[in-house]
Amino acid sequence: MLFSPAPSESIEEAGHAMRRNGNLSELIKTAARKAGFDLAGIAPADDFPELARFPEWIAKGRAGDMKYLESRAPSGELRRACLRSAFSWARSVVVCAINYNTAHPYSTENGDADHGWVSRYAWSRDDYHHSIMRRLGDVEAQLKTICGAATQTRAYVDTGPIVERVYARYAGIGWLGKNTCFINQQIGSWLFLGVIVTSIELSPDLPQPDRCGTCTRCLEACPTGAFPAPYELDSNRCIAYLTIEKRGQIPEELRPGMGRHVFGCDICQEVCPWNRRAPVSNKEEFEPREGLVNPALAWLAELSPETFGEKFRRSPLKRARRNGLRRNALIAIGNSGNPSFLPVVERAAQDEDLVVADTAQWARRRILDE
Ligand code: B12
Repeated sequence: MLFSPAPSESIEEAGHAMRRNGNLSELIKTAARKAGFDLAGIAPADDFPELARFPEWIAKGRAGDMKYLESRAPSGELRRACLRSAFSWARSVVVCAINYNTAHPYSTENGDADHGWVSRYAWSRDDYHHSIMRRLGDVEAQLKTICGAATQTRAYVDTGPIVERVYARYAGIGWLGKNTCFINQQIGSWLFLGVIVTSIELSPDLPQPDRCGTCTRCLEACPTGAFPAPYELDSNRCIAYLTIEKRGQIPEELRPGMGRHVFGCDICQEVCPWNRRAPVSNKEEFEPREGLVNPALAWLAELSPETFGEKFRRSPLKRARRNGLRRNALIAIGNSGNPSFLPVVERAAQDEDLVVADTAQWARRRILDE
């Protein structure tokens, strides 16, 4: 249903009236569901208490080398800690979420040591940034149709100066877990988020309570000890950061804990009781590309530029770059302790890429237990 103003009313007046009774928010949430999102809610564009933790997190070096998280407004404020420093006109944030879970085992359930593990979010046929952005575009267009073309909006999946999970919490669609993931009571945490920052003042939803209780499974399960405290992640120790974002060498002391994770990590979500009965997505697009659920480590360690280009076109895995994936595969190979990998390791040890070559030498030492 589309809202059309009465002939005597300007769009703005009608918008004010709708905002008062909350209908406008409902229309936007309906548009989000029509666009294929599983959850949608509205948060005010406020600086919530959780955001006060962001500068501290940056100051402690928890962001590792992700310098883009430190971008500052001309006032000197960290943009992500203060939404209005980035968008002075912002009044509300529409938060949409989509379930990306598929019916495949968890990494903690699958013990094939000759194969690597790619995290669930990265299996999809298309890069999720594109598919979610397309859907957000539909919602954004509806918002402008309903509220008028002059309405300011910015839609983001990941890349905007906004801590999406905090706004998701205040949009009333879930809470922030001790593993820092955003969790919904019915769906769990296999959710992608997308946000639309808007100049329209919409009636907001109420935040949901934290339902982690006394559970600490995620904190205990992390093999690299990436949680210095509940609700706080040290990226420098997080396997997702190490395998996706970190360039160059991965610190040796963290490599054994990486097991056979070659791109991202889901352990802190796999052990979460809220994901025990997580529903499977009805979207075909999240079904894995062939060979990605459990890629052969030898294949990945010897990935040619041509295969990388073909196999990972429009895939999130591209972010780690070819030699990054090879480095990760060599760590997993070292952790496998399997001597049948030695020929692969010997070839990689001669590689012109120094990080690949050094990692291969480490893998050789680990396999031979030297
Ligand atoms: C940088 C980044 C990363 C970094 C850092 C992760 C992190 N925890 O911040 C790395 C590379 C490690 C990463 C990993 C992953 N990421 Co990421 N990432 C982002 C990104 C781009 C920014 C996040 C950010 O600003 N972090 C800053 C820190 C400070 O925020 P935070 O850890 O969430 O902490 C907040 C709360 O915990 C709270 N808080 C702090 N202390 C306390 C204490 C109490 C008591 C309370 C109540 C709250 C609280 O305040 C903090 C905000 O200031 C977002 C997209 C976006 N623009 O938001 C995606 C995003 C968070 N990532 C996402 C995903 C899917 C992942 C992975 C699952 C991918 C994978 N499988 O490998 C993992 C999950 C790891 C994890 N446990 O977080 C999704 C999360 C969806 C969800 N359901 O939560 C997002 C939202 C992307 C998206 N658009 O869908 N990611």
